[in-house]
Amino acid sequence: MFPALPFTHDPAALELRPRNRFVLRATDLSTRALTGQAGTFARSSAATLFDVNGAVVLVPANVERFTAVDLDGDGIRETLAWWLERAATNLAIRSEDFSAWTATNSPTRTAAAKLCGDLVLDLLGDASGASVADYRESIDFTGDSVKGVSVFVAMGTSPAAAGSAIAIVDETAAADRLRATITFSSAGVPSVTAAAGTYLGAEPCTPGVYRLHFLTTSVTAANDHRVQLEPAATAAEQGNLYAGGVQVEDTPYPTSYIPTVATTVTRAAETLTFPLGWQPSDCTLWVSIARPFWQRANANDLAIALGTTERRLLEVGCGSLTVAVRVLENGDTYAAASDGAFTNGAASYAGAVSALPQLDITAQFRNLLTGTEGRLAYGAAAFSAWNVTTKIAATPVTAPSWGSAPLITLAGDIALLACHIGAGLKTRDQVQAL
Ligand SMILES: [Ca+2]
Ligand SMILES: [Ca+2]
Repeated sequence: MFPALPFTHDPAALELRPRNRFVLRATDLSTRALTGQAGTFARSSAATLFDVNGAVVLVPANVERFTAVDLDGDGIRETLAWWLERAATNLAIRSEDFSAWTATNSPTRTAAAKLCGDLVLDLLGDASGASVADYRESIDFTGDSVKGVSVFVAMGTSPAAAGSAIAIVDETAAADRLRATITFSSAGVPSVTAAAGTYLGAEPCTPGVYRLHFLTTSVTAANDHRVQLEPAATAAEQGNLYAGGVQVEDTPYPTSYIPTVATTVTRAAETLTFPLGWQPSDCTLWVSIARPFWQRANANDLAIALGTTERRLLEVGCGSLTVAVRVLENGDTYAAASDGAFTNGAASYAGAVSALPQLDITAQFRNLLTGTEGRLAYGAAAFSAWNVTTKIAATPVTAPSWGSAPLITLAGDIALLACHIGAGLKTRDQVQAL
């Protein structure tokens, strides 16, 4: 008897491979998708990334950033991700050189005392037994809101027993918008408590160096502010601390490090664009995102524009412990109710989202040429119901608006692991398969 032929009548299985139209994986370290499309990456400024050892690496303009991230929290950066961030500005000038900062109560400084790849840390000290010595400089905020603050530190040669401190001080109101005390274990692991503002966590870098991430309380931009580093936060104590890479941003969370010298520096927005040689009517999108802790405070992680006229098809936000998908057109929410309507209401699962180091999102889009409906799944969740409230009915997405060479554009504040698009309505497993 002949063995059974490897044959199936399942149409979905039969058409799986030829209809998986776009496959991009960060681990390929290539701007060419596995399915052949040549990507165009753009960032009009320099930037930084972390190598697998946690060292800061300077990257020139328009060079993509494959950065090493630690998904399982063991301090080893085992996963390569494609970093795509929105624009951000480091408002702290001389971010690695405290010689031009204002020195109060005669702090000591050893220049360039430690390196973290291309990043330089100074050794800052307090030699007074009667006062708090600090380095400080003015910060000029724009907008009344919570701000992201970050700094690279390492345990000094003689740490203060009660710790060092970083602060954002509102000089007009005489109030701290951030005040965090930093102590170290005998092994040099930082322990941080915030008396004002929020401590997000420490990111291990090269051995002994950590990047600390903070949020301020809401600032009043019209007031005068300063950022301040205190090697010994208690007046009666002396001690020192390695510090560098100070970053203060108007973004509501810290972003990747932006070195500054004499002026503030803006890291330009990054986009990654691929031509698609087909015009989808139905398609399924799967996106996998690395979510190290520093990234989980972001309100909007990923924007995907599909089409030649910045028709943003999907925006994924994870800032409020839920995953939401919005169908947008020209960057505006098309249906006001869409965000809430698409939010998966399962509170128990939604609560777990913020703790996940990796987020897998599958979205199906139906009737793209005549008015879009979408539905969403993430993690182990099933697809929600088709959401007709977000249907783009008023201005249907007609075929000509896709143009002769449809595009997909990826942007946001993410560490992208993979992005697949399958023609037709697929399950997550099917669209992941290639
Ligand atoms: Ca790891
Ligand atoms: Ca002192």
